[in-house]
Amino acid sequence: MKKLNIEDIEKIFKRPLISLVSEACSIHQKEFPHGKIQASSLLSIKTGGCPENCTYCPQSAHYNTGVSKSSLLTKDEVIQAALKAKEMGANRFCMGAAWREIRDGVEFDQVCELVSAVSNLNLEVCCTLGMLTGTQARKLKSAGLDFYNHNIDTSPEFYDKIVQTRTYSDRLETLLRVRQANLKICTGGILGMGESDHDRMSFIQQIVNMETIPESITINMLVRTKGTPLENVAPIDPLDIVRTIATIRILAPRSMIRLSAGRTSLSSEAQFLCFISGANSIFLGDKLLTSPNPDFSEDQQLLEKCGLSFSQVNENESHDL
Ligand code: SAM
Ligand code: DTB
Ligand code: SF4
Repeated sequence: MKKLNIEDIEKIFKRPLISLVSEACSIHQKEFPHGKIQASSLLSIKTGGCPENCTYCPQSAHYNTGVSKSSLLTKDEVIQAALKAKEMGANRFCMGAAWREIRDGVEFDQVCELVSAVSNLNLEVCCTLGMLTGTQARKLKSAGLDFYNHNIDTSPEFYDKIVQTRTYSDRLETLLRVRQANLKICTGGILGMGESDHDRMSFIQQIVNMETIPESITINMLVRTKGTPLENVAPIDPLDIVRTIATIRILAPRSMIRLSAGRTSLSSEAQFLCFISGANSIFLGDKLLTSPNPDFSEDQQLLEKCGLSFSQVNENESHDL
């Protein structure tokens, strides 16, 4: 597909919000007519003490955030959490680790076992473990991994104000290895870190210009965490989130768009607008990795009021892209 330049993105992103949302909504209804929201559950399998300096992150060892470092969870702990997630109605289980990259050896082998154990529960499996080699990506795939989450976080221009310990191209290269291993990709970033509209457009451009468009695009709102350099950044206007999601839906009509971290700071009305504009996937359960997420019952009520329902196991609407 033709690579889009920033002017192509701008023509869509800068449209009056009402016409932008209206077009995104029609495309969304056409591609995903059943009003389903895919739900994943997230578990931090290895928390805190991370050597990277991502300025948004509660788990970076560079900042004093009160998150304590733990070792890798056991298989039993993970299976219990996955069963609970399944009972709640999640059909994908995502395991996150506070690593810069995953090292070969005992821990990598243990993670492969965790992936197989969760996959055997008839749940889709996603991992986010930092940077990966090609061989590791292939081994995870053979262990039963379906998706790998690795975020580009923001635009290439704004990136080095946010993270200095690894580069934007490191991230793109990891995504390439994930793709070459035939894993599905979940990637995206964080809104509300002080980025400009230009950064938002440039971030969208990076995603929609990937060789194969990601199956899952994750949009996090910054969870402002005490002790991190971004703790006092001004909160984002929810309509800017809606604008970003609507633009992505128009440019990536068949991808799932995940309204991820930060939903506790969004009203029901704002979340409804995000769903109208193309978001069709959320994290379920009251905890993300370290930060809070709405209670299950709150989300059940929200979906019911919006006229939406959760997709069931094996009922994911992800398209072949
Ligand atoms: N350590 C691995 C990595 O960075 O690739 C995996 C876990 S990391 C927590 C996964 C993603 O969570 C980050 O790339 C970032 O986009 C998101 N994230 C981290 N802290 C966040 C925060 N405070 N608010 C919103 N999103 C956040
Ligand atoms: C993603 O894009 N969002 C999730 C998941 N991928 C791993 C992580 C959000 C983390 C929010 C901060 C926390 O809970 O520590
Ligand atoms: Fe570490 Fe990931 Fe947090 Fe960055 S986002 S500090 S790599 S856990």
